[in-house]
Amino acid sequence: MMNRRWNNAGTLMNRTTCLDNSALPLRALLTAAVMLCIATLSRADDGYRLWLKYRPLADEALRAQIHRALPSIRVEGDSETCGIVRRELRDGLSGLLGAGIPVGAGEGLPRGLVVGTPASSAFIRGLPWSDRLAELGAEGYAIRTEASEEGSPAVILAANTDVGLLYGAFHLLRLVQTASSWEEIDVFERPAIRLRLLNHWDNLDGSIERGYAGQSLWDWEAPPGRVDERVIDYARANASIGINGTVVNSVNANPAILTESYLPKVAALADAFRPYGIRLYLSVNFASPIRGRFSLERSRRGGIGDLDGSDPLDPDVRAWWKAKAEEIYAQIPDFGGFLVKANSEGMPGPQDYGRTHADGANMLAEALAPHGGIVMWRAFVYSPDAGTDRAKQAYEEFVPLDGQFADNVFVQAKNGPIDFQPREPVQPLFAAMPRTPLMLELQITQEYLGHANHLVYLAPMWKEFLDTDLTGDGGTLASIVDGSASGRAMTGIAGVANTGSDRNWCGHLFGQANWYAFGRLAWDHALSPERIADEWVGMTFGADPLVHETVKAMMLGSWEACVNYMTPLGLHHIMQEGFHYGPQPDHARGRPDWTSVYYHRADREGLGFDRSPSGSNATAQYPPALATLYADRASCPEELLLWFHHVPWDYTLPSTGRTLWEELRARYNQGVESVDRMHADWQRLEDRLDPQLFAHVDAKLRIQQHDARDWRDTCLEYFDRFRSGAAERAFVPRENAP
Ligand code: GCW
Repeated sequence: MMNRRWNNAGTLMNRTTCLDNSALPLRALLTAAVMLCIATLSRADDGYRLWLKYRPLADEALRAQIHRALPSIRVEGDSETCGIVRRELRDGLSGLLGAGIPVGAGEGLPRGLVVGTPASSAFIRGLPWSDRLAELGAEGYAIRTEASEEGSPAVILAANTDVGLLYGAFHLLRLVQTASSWEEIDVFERPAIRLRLLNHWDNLDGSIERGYAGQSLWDWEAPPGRVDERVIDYARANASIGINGTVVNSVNANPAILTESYLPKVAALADAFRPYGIRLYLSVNFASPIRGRFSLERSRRGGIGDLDGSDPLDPDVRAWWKAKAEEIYAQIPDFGGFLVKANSEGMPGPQDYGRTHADGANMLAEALAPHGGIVMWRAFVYSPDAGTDRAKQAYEEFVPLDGQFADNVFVQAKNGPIDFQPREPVQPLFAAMPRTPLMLELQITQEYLGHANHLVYLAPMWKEFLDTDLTGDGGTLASIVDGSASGRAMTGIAGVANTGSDRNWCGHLFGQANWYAFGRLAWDHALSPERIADEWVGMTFGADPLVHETVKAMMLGSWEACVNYMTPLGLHHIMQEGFHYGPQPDHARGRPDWTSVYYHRADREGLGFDRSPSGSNATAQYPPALATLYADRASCPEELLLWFHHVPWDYTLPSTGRTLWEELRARYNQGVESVDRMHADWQRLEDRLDPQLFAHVDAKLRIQQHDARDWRDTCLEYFDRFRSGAAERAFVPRENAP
């Protein structure tokens, strides 16, 4: 993009050289205009630099004050990671403070920032508080200002490992980026959750399932050993928010990823990620050992091996996976492990052989265990033949297997029981498998939330899940996921990535906020959405208070706005078939649990899915406190009313005194009004924002305004047919319906 602009500018300059001398003032004027244009363009913000822009702080006095505290940097340690720490701190501080910050080694520099581990630095070993470092584990860090005695360092960054230093360096840079004053720093931090992973749904042909920001970042055509610069930038961005693992291919896994042609390429990626503290994982296809029945085109069935089947209890199959694991570890010694989608949405799995999910997971676990690898076995399973409410199926299939999984297996479950809807209740399985490490899967990419067109800040939604008290006595989802409820150390969280080859990474500038928020919450789920927004806005937009407050307010209201204009009051899964964008409440054809009518069940009497004891009784899957709360229409939170109940049109909602129909209309209208307000607020910032960035978001908000109206008008018009009696019933239950 930049090149094109530079070429344009070049063309203009060529023209000016054709002017004769009499046109000198005009030429000077044109040259000045061109220079200005080039300067503006080179400053234009295309979003590539994410939250790591490192532009000079606007407040000069503050800049000078921080400069006095951090006049120099000394990073002790020779590893590649230490080299990254050194560069990041030098570039970051020099940029932010508008002055070259010298980097020294050894005892060279008198005052400033000293960075090191007890292993690399005698100075760190000798600190009076060095024994506290033990609390920080392998990834934590301490950052402390020291009394300013002449000759002593002003700020110390210490950790037990080089990767801990890297996380600490980004923390320190964040403090400078978002500083409004510079005071004493006393930070001791370690992550709440051990594995903090991105899950990429990237296909080997470069497309991304549910990706809305261009093509895959991995260029599988490139020979092994050549890794795009952008992959390094990706790793760096992840390290800056504490992400320590990435699954590079889609859970609808093509078995080819495990072939000799791909593994060296995978190893090259792993090499690029390693210095940034990121381990590489692969999604694998359960049918991989089967004799060549796959095609390179997004194959889901068939394999790359020489066996007739992939029965997990077959010794040949087990041997195949062991050999494959050895082959992988020979090339990637710190390979993280496998993510598996099995017997779900057409993917092969152990049930094809009459075996259980535990049989399948344990076979892979056995192959990985000698190398320290793990299995993440997904609980996202449902079948139209199960004869029960889709919302109940993951629980029904997995809870009986609690205690049967090998030690290095996680069961990975989505936050809600259906599928990343704008609003869902929590997945009850999390409270019912105390003997199994449970990994939480969130979706950063906005499959059901307006793709890369809608501004929807997801931190408030994720927080609502994490803070849900599942057990009724403080057993929040967060406490289950971070292991504090069980004392378990094997803990993990995954986010389905929203990154792609688009110049700004996420398609929508504000999609970056969700990538950022996922990393920050995975590191520390106690952070509030407000605080995370403060950080991201400060780092992305600079220090202008009006911009800050306006943008933050837009973000914080955006999820509720989206729920209101798409699926208020607990409605769900009424999006366009397959595409999952835009409304299609009348979608009624094909597999029932993929239609809309299955979920909203509009009829002459009312609206909503009865999951109470009089209906599918999904409420009974929750621990008693939540089960009671949800089962009774009167106590069920209004946000989830139509998720759990079929409610008459004239039912009066206690909170507002409005009937269901009136409330539905009110909420849809509120959703539209909120988006209108977001757009008006954004427009007021025009003069204060980078023009390219302003125009980008402005265009997206216009789409969102259009779509919000489409949602409201389509859904209200459709539901009114039932309310008014023009239509009788949207859903004709089949034999397999609950
Ligand atoms: O949300 C659904 C998506 C599928 C996805 C599946 C899953 C990767 O529509 O595209 O497949 O979930 O999570 O496995």
